Amino acid sequence: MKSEVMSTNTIENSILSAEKFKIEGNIVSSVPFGSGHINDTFKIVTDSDKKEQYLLQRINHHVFRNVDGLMDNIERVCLHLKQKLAHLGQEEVAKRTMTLIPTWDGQHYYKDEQGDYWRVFILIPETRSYDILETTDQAFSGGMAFGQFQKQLSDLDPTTIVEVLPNFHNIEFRMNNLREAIANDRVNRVAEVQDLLDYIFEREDKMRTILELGRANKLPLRITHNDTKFNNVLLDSNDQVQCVIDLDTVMPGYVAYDFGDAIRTIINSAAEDEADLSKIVLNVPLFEAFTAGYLSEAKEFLNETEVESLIHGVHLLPYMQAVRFLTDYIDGDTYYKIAYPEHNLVRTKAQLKLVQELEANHKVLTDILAANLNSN
Ligand code: GN1
Ligand code: MG
Repeated sequence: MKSEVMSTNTIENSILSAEKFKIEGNIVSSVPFGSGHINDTFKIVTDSDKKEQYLLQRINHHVFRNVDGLMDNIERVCLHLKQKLAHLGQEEVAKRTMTLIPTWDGQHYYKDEQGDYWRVFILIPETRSYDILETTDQAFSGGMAFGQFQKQLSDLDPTTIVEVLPNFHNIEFRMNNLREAIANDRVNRVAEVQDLLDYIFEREDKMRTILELGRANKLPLRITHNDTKFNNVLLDSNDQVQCVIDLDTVMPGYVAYDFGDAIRTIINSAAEDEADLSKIVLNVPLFEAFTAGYLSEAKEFLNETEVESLIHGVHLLPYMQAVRFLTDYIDGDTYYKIAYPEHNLVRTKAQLKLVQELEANHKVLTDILAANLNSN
């Protein structure tokens, strides 16, 4: 009951906030949208003749503390991508890149009286995203999309991009957070998850490969997306990629993090939070198709060590995601949105099942990577 009242308020707030932006027509409705774990997203429908729809987001400023830095990054990245695609004409550019709508007084975000931050993008029409993929064509398109994204950003000056969430994919940092959560044991959950912790700590050393290659200066830092879940690509009705979305975590990073995080969602035949672990098995043809799509774009710019690092990313990202979900569970669920009390625990177990499946299929996956690298 309480949450229903809350959500009515939130919807009202979202409409009031949307009115601050240079939106055409009158706002007809605001509807919660998408499946993000951090920000709140609403679809804003207007009565304008153009029937343009908008995406309003309330930025989670407990996670993104530097909202100015975050919004400057997004603006810079969008502009860069638009310049790269300018030869396609304005209409195409608008479909293939995110477009921020300013407030009536020309700002990129609006801060309301409660201290919440809001922003608006154009909702790109006739597109959809998938939490779970259906076809190898979709996987291939997704691979191309993230490969292209990295390529298009390869000449963006990294010093102009703020590291909005420092150490985001640094496994040492994530393990330290986990150890701190265990030491605090704020809600007495450590005993209950001891077997999961054992499983995680057993693998700690071998999950450091990318970190160490980076420290040895063998992996270049590039501008990467850092949240390459498959539902962050929009596909058109023919499953062709329209646009890569969710630019909040675009920061310097290693390509293997993007590759591994995409594979984490693509290769999993079940949802990220599937409670029935027997359903979590690998969909190898989707891995193969995504890899082919990605390498068709990225092969030309990756160095040899980056190529070798891709498989380590595949093992690391589900593992790191499990570490992050479990840390949040032990902390009492302060970071990720949850739908029920055990949600972060269920998510952790699902990710660890994926880790186990990936280990068991290591050779199959490396063979596929090798075959794609050797083909022209
Ligand atoms: C969060 O923005 P969203 O909800 O897609 C998280 C990602 C995790 C993901 C797990 C800023 O992404 O790092 O991989 O959940 N984003 C942040 O689904 O922590
Ligand atoms: Mg995100």
